[in-house]
Amino acid sequence: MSKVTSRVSGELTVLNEDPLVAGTPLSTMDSEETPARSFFVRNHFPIPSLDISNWGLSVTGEVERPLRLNYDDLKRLPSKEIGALLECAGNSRATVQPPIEGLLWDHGGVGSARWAGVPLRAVLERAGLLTTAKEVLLEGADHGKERGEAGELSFAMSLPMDKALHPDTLLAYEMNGEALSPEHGYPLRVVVPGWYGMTSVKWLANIKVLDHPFDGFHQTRYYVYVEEGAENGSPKERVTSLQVKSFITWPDRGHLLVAGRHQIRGVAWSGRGPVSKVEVSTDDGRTWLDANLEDSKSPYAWQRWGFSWEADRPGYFLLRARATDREGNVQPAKAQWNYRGFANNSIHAVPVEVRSDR
Ligand SMILES: Nc1nc2c(c(=O)[nH]1)N[C@H]1C(S)=C(S)[C@@H](COP(=O)(O)O)O[C@H]1N2
Ligand SMILES: [Mo]
Repeated sequence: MSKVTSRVSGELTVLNEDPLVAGTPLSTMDSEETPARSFFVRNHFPIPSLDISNWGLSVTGEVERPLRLNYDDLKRLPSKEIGALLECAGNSRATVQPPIEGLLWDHGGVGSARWAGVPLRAVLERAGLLTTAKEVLLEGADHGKERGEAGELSFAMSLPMDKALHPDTLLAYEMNGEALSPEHGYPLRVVVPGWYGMTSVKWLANIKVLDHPFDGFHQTRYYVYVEEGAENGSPKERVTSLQVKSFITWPDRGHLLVAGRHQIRGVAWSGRGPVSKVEVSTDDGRTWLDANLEDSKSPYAWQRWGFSWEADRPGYFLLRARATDREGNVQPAKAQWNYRGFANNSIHAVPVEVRSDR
């Protein structure tokens, strides 16, 4: 299979070229919708080059009627558009303490977009689920080698039936009103709102309804929480729901501010319902004041917030933001450590300097 040369522009921070891993700059997280060209990319394998004229999605396994749908078939099914954020489970790994080995995402592994497509449920209903159906395996067209694994693997993840049948789990062909780009899964990808990005399988090729739990490298050995001292081979908890989190998108780390009033800005999200509160501290975490939090049009997208800071005293400051979701989950000062540094949602802190204008 030939490889697609990536068209990624300077609007992403490239961490790895092939397979491509590139992050959204914090400063472009300011908008409600992250444009595709600045939306992070996390690939395990080279981008597959797919010819739409012979591309098809197969639906097999525990179904009454196995299906093969082409692009036009999918476009003819009832569609739905959902605003949803995707965050890589390894996002913010670079700030985990004690440090971990692996791809050192700073904070760029997150973006929020509008996705349009067909609910996975509608396709499963067309195929007709048998009573033996236990999980739905989603397999991408990409493949390659992973460290420590023999032979080639494809990228595949399964969903439990409740998540697969959730009306908001989408087979998306559009991002922000345009066809998906090759980097983001053209022609078709899964979008699982509220979960970390790894189950939002790109370049979707096969859907297999299984009568047993799936055991695959990325699912059971990679995207899992491994505690210190865990034994090899013992079952591990899988990474699923997004933890409550927020970022300061302005000012940047190291910014020089003139003394006066400034608007600190950021975004916040949670996979467990909307964010109910964002607080900001400008005094080393001693006091926290409520930020103004915008409502989100979608429970799965990020919410923007702002905080008016009277920076009247010159000096060095550490700005912190802390989000709480509707269920009462709060961002920790330090996240629970796990071997791959997944789901790090510790409080984002940004050092700035304030100078008097004289
Ligand atoms: N086929 C396939 N799907 C994939 C991946 C992949 O490597 N191959 N990476 C996953 C991971 S780990 C994440 S975080 C998201 C990232 O989606 P994005 O690159 O569109 O931002 O895609 C997921 N879907
Ligand atoms: Mo990811």
